[in-house]
Amino acid sequence: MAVQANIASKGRGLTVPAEVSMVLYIVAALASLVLVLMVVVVVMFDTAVEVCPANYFECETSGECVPERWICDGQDDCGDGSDEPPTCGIASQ
Ligand SMILES: [Ca+2]
Repeated sequence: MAVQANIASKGRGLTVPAEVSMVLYIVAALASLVLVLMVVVVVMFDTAVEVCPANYFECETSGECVPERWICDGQDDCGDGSDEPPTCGIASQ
């Protein structure tokens, strides 16, 4: 049986025992599954973190959601000043 497998694979210039091929196949299949799961988790995580409810503003640094009425109210609610941009003064004048 092993001799037949070696003869059959000689044409490809590579001799790989059937057991190794099966292990490689399983590893590749598991790696693909893990990759898909990681993509799903990343997409879900991003959605949960980055999307603020309606009428809320997303702070640039923290990703925190603050009410839109806190924008340009004179207080740094985000902590990075992203809710108090320089355009606040321009818009109100
Ligand atoms: Ca503010």
